[in-house]
Amino acid sequence: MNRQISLIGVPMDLGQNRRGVDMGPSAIRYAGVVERLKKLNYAIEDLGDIEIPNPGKRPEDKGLKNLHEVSEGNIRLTEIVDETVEKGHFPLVLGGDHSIAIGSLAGIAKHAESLGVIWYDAHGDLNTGETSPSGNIHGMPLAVSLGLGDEKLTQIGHYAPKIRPENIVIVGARSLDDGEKELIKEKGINVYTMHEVDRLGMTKVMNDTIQYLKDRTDHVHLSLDLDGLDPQDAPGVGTPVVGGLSFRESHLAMEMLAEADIITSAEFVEVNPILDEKNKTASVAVDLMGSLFGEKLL
Ligand code: Z70
Ligand code: MN
Ligand code: MN
Ligand code: MN
Repeated sequence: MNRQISLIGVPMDLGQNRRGVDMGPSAIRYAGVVERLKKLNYAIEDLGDIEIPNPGKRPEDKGLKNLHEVSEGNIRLTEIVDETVEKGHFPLVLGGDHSIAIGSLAGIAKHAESLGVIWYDAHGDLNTGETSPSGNIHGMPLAVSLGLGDEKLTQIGHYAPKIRPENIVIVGARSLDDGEKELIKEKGINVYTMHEVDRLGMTKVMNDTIQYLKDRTDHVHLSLDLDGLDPQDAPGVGTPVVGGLSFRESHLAMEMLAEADIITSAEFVEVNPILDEKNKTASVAVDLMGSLFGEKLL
C-alpha cells in the first residue's frame, strides 16, 4: 500500500435534496481519521476542504439539480485528485454526496490504463437526466463516468469515458431504478446485489471481485457510499435503505481489500451528521478506513 495519503474534503450537498451532508468531511475528521491512519504509520497530508460554489439565487438548472455548481465543484476536485496521484500520494476523498465520484474518477482515470471501480452502495448511481426519478446528480456519477449524461459532467477533465463497464463491480445494491436495471443489462455491469451477498457470503463476493479486478485492471478505486451499510449500522445517510450490508461484512470486505493490496484510491461519501446518532456513521467510516489501510486486531 502507498504509505503517503492525501486527505481531500469535499463539502458537497448539491447533488441531492437533504442538507447536512456537506458537513461529512468535518464529521469524519472529528471521528479521528488522521490519528487513526497515523497510528498505522502512514504519512498523512490533509489538504482541507475544496470550495463548493453556492447556488445562491442563480436560476434553477432544468432537469439536473444544481448542474452548474456540481460541475464546478467536481472540476476543482478533478484537479486536486490529479495532482495528488501525480505526486505519488493515495487520494482519500471525504464526502459530501456521491456526485463527487465524478471528480474523483476524472482525476484518477487518466493515470490508469485500465481503471477498476468497486462501487459499495445500496444504489447503482447509474441514472442519466432521462432516467432519473429525482434529478439528483448523486444518483448519476457512475453513468457519468461511463460517458453517459450531460456533457457538463461527462466532459470534466476533457475526456470520456473514465471507466469501462466491465471494470465496474457494484456491491450491496438493493434499490435500482428501471433505467439503471436496463443499463446494467445492456452494458453487462457486474452487480452483487444483497441477494448474491446473502447467497454467497461476503468472503466469496470479495474474493471473486478481487480476482476479477486483479486480472484486468492496473488501478482500483473504492467508492464507498455509507448507505451501502444497513441503516442500523450507518443511520446518518440521506437515503437509508433497509436490508443492507452489516458493519461486520463491511469490515471484512475492507480487510480483504487490504490483504489483496489492490486499492489505489478511495472515497467515503454520504455521511450526514445532521441525520446521524452521535457521529456513529462517521465513526463507522473511520473504522472501515482503518481496516482498508491494514489495521488488524492482532
Ligand atoms: C435514486 C435517484 C441515490 C445515493 C441515493 C437514488 C440515488 N436512484 N444515490 N443515494 N447515494 O434519485 O437517482
Ligand atoms: Mn509527499
Ligand atoms: Mn451512491
Ligand atoms: Mn447510495
